Amino acid sequence: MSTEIAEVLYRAQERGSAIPQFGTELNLDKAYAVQNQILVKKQSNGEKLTGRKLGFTSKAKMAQMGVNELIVGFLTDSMEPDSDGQVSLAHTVHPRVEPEIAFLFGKDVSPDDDLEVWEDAITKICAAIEIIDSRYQNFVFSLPDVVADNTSACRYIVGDWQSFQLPLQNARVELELDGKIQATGDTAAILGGPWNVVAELHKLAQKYQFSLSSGDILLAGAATEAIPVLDANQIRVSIEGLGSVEVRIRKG
Ligand code: OOG
Ligand code: MG
Repeated sequence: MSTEIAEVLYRAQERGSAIPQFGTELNLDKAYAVQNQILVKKQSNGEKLTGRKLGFTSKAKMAQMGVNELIVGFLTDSMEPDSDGQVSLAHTVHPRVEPEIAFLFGKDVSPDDDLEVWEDAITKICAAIEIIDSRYQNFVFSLPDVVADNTSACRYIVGDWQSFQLPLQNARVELELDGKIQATGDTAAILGGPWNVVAELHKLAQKYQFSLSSGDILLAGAATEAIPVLDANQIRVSIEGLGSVEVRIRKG
């Protein structure tokens, strides 16, 4: 049964078609199993796993979507910009953009490794952009629904990787579409500080048994609510102390 749900979601993700929620057919454990089946299918079709993303690490996001638990999804190379650096929103349903912080893993880590090993494995940080797209009608879902739909993962763009020192200071976050500021926040909104996401990722990795490899990235979760992006030409995210990252949306 979970295989059928994975097929329906896989197709909806490929085509950018909206589907109804699964409701009581899913619980959280089944939903993570579905998400993993989608990952396996994507890998068998040639996509490469490039990292993980956390969702609902800020109150702004939890309040926007009406949920109250942290979630994790996966990232693949098909979610990166095209070779000309632009991003296509073809085959999306109702994409929204979020400002993100990305961490880079410089070593392989497994769920058997202690939190300190995971923390030591993170070598770089940068400002990032995430475009999410729920495959559910009206962008409305339950927690199991959104987990099964790979936490609405759709596209991501990373800026220039930088070295960093702990603790990470609270920093102002800005999201601009076509030169106009659409959302602002503070990195303290992300679990009190973005470094705290590493412990949460580690817990989820132990619970759902996944590893990260050297070169993988982690998106920490948005500090602001997500903004509809279909009409925009250009997105820019600035994070105080980390600089900015921008991307053009391909039209037509
Ligand atoms: C789920 C994805 C949440 C974040 O940064 O909190 C997320 C959604 O809101 O559709 O990526
Ligand atoms: Mg996000």
